[in-house]
Amino acid sequence: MKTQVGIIGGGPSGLLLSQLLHLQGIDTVVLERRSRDYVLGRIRAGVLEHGFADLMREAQCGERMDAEGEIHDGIFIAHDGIKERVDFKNLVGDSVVVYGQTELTRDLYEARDRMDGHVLHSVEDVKPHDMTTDAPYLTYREGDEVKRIDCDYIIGADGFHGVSRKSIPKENIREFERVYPFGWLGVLSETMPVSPELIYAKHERGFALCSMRSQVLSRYYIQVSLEDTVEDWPDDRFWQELKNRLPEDVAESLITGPSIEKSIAPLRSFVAEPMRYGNMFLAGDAAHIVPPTGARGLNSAASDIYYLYHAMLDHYKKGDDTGLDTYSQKALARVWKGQRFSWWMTMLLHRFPENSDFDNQLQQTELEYLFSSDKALASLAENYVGLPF
Ligand code: RFL
Ligand code: PHB
Repeated sequence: MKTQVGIIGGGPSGLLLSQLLHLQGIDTVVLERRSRDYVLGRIRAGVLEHGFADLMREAQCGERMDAEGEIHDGIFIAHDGIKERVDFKNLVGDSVVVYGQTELTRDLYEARDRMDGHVLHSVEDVKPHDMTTDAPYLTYREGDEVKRIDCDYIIGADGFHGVSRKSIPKENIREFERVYPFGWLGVLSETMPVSPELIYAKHERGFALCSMRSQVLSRYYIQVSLEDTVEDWPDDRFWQELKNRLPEDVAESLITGPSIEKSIAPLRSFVAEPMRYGNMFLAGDAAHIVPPTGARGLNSAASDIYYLYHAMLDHYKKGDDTGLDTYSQKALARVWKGQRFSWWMTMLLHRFPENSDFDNQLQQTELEYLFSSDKALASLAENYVGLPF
């Protein structure tokens, strides 16, 4: 088989690029290790910045997002028994769209189906080859048969644990990493959200987040120890602990119910540089991940796809390779800003077990400063709604 752009990974990054390129007449094949149901069963992001929403519309995948997604003009930060609002609209004149990654991925799959896009599921042993030559290719296994796809370019959009980044020789890639000493326990429940806008809560027992997918589907998280397992957190214990960490009035109005999904995610900051190896380009979680506190992960993936899409267009339509040659540099400049913001939000709101009294005082002062300065709040708002691509 032959294609122009061979994409490893059928998550949001790979599917979005495939769809955008297809609309411009550029041929792609997406190779996904898992089944479609498995990919759609993963509960992840919920907040899209406006630039991402625009990209979904450009990909002709924005209809359901526009109908069912909720525009949020701000968030709450709860601390010391109160909650204070960060008003994005007033501070920076922008907002975010609350629409689940699951739904967005479903929309992308459906669009690929409508256009007879090539998305192959449950393929095994995907490997990129000859990336530094003009004739790179991919192999994969279907049953006992090894198949080959020749391409002009390979895109590594296969997430943090994928094969693309790991196929780059160690001396050609540099990795930056910080691992945080806690995780997030997430619960999805068919209950009405406790607040019309997200609440990020700092508490001495640990961080908590009240989020949502719709008016009948809530998503809540609490900071937990890395040793904890989902079995340690039956629903009753989870709801009680969540209430402990929220201001009293919020805790009193929280509607609880059975969890329909429960999982623990460790928190990590990670960047691999450069995001190119020969004719293979890395995008999204394959190249960088953030702790979820600033809602940047999926949004950083979207900005990579924006740069790659335009770089590919310039290459195929104008014979201009400037975009491809500057992709890594441009993408990383924005990725690092997302890293900075996610790290800052994480440091601001979590309980760090090893913190000294001095560290804790500084953390408290950071929060007091934030709510005493419109300029500091505007900086938070500007980063949360998304820096320009
Ligand atoms: P994905 O979604 O991991 O998709 C990669 C795909 O590649 C497949 N794959 C392979 N396919 C073929 N061969 C191989 N060898 C392969 N290895 C892997 C995988 O099966 C998968 O389908 O990466 P992508 O597309 O770059 O998308 C990134 C986002 O998923 C991620 O950044 C966000 O979910 C992060 N994130 C959030 N981001 C936000 O912008 N806003 C949020 O509110 C937000 N909340 C979150 C989050 C991530 C979380 N977790 C669990 C990590 C909340 C949580 C709890
Ligand atoms: C979510 O709804 O899953 C969510 C929202 C905001 C975050 C992280 C996760 O910062």
